[in-house]
Amino acid sequence: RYLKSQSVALIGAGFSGGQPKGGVDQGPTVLFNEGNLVSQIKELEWEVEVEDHFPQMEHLKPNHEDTYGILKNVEYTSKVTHRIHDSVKKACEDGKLALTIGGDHSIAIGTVSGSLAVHKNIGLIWVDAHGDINTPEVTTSGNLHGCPVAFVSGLAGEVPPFNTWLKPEFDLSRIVYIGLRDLDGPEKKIIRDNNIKAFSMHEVDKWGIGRVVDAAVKYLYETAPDTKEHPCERDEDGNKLCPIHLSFDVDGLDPSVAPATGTPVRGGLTFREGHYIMEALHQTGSLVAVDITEVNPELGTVMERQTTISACSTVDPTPEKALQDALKSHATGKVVVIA
Ligand code: B3U
Ligand code: MN
Ligand code: MN
Repeated sequence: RYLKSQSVALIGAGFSGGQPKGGVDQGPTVLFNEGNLVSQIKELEWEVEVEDHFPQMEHLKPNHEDTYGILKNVEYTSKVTHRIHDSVKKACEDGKLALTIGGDHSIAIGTVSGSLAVHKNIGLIWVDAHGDINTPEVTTSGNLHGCPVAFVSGLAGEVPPFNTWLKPEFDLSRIVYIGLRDLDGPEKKIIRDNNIKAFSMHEVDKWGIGRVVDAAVKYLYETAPDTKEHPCERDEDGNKLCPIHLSFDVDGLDPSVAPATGTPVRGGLTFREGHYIMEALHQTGSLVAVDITEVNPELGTVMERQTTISACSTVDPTPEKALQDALKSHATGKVVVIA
């Protein structure tokens, strides 16, 4: 519907400057190599092109003076996310599925602004234990991976040097959270005050993941802005549709499923619930961008690293078992994957 071909633009965003732990910059390299992501996607009958892959950004290094108030690595993160923005925007312009592999979740400053630049009425599904909506005023860690939603929506205000390129035009009525269970106090207030749609683990327990995903997609479709300039697509019955961007933080999954991540929080999504989200969103036919973030192969034991990589990359051919199956084939209806 929104893609011109069954084609993935793979963007390796190995960046760790949005938080203090090393190793998350190795996420894409490890998922590409040990996780065989490229060949897995090809097996699912998608074309795949590696559009950008920066394992470490050798020429850019974090430095202690690179701060804005309490925020750390602002210039570094701004440069990297600007580059990611350009890659995601180009993928969307080319009508390919933009698949960005992080990296910590600050990379979403680039991915969300990039898809929004092309798809004005896009809806965002944010799977995460955390809200990632801290502003420069309220963050206590100063880590930018806890702030991307505030940056893309303008809640963060003008933060140099992001303000040289970032148009903070994402409307907070266009995000739905799934899996929340570790919010900072001010984040709870921001989510309440802005009436942001959120399904925490409590709602997943209460309603089940099926109803939660249905409700999330229905909400995004029904509230999609439909203007002369940017009219919505419609289904056969005339109901509004919109493109969907999925930003999937692996810490949304339970630590037993994805232990190799920087800030695991117990009580998360099961393996099947994670896969179900991917399958159901694929089936909508509206996915245009997917981010997989916060895989840190250097954390945890060797077993835990394997567990996490396999949760994020192995392809299981049966639809019942595939978190990796986010990219179901549009042509054949066969389930395909990502995370
Ligand atoms: N909310 C906290 C912790 C956090 C956010 N995202 C992750 N951790 N992964 C913060 O630092 O903003
Ligand atoms: Mn996150
Ligand atoms: Mn998180």
